Amino acid sequence: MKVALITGVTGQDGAYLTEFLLKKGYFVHGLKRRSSLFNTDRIDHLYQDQHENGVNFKLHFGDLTDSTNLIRIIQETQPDEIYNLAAMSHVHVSFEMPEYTANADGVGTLRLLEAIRILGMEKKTRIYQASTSELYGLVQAVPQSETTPFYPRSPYAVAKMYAYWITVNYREAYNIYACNGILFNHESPLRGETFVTRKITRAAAKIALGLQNCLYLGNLSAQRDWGHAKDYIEAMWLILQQDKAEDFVIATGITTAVRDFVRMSFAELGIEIEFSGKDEHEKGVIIDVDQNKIAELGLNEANLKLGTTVVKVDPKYFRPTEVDLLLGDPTKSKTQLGWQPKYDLPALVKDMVISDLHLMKKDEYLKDGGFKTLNYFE
Ligand code: NDP
Ligand code: GDR
Repeated sequence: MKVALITGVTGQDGAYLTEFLLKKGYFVHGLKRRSSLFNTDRIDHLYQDQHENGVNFKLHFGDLTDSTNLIRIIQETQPDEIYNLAAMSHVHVSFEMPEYTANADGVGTLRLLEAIRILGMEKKTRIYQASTSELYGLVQAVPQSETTPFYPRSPYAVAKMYAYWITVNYREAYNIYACNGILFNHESPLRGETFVTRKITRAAAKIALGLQNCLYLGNLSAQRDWGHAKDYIEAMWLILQQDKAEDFVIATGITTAVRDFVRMSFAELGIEIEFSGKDEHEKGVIIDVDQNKIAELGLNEANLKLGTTVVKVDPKYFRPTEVDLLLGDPTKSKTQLGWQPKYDLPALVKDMVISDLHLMKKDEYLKDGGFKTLNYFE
């Protein structure tokens, strides 16, 4: 039985990867942070009573900022594969917490690589580093491939740049099977609520149910190459199954503006939005509503009058330095790994919107029952 250790097991990718590896027959160890409330929502369905026989999923308290703890867990669990997914992963928040981000996202990767070396596990343990399209930052060329120069534009991206190169360095210096997956944005119904796609799909569902009036966003013109997390975690696994350790870009090869993701999300609920105005004065207004869809999905018609403004720009969401355009070239991963995504953007949007509509109907019941519900996320 192969043994995997996943850092960031409670995050979006950690949850999908755990499920994927368990199905492949792995024993999965997960590193989770101590928190004052339960933080295992995304993996609770995979939890196994540790008193039963045949347990193959175990959680360990740990943190990427604590090297002795990482060394002990790696020594105890003896993983064949480590997936380093843990990170302070929010680009905008990294401008508020640059030092912590450098420590967790940059030096955290070094701590894991050093643990492998200190324990003499260079030949046994393969390691995957969650690198990112944010490394490309200020556009140098499109589409972006494994050979495109980096120009990071946030404390997050700069920290991830250190992690990228220390991974390459340990591969070259100590012959560790260490790889970077340079993953472009990937989303899902499990995406954190403050990333733009999930913020949009949650708000579209809430507005359609009459639980929220307006969605406030930042830069609507930013373009991202969005894929589905379920497809991307499979690529992580493939990267660690090759004869030779290498770095790979994982992307769809199609880029879309935030504004269009908004349009597509509302359209999934039968609501057509038109944008007008510029920069912070831009707004999205309802111009058509599909009555059949409203009835079929049980939406709140009263909230969906033609001419209603449902999207506005709030400059507080603008970033000090922005990444305007990401568009990946997945040729190497498709030819060398045989990786083929199953979801396209419309299928991703549908998956997220329908899942959030389902969730928000719970909020509707709560509100009807007199309970307070949270209206928006930062
Ligand atoms: P999430 O933000 O959903 O999950 C991050 C995980 O890291 C959570 O489990 C979080 O724990 C954990 N974590 C944060 N800080 C620490 C720390 N100091 N020590 C231990 N654990 C920590 O991210 P995703 O699942 O979306 O992304 C996974 C990885 O891939 C991240 O490294 C991200 O930067 C990178 N990435 C993501 C992309 C994407 O589009 N999703 C694209 C490219 C790269 P908790 O639940 O307690 O907060
Ligand atoms: P990103 O994702 O920064 O690409 O990082 P995010 O969804 O946060 O932003 C995408 C783009 O949307 C613009 N935007 C907004 N973003 C947020 N969060 N909230 C808003 O209200 C809003 N309005 C517009 C942003 O300015 C940006 O241009 C994600 C993370 O998962 C990283 O960890 C990962 O490395 C990269 O994707 C690839």
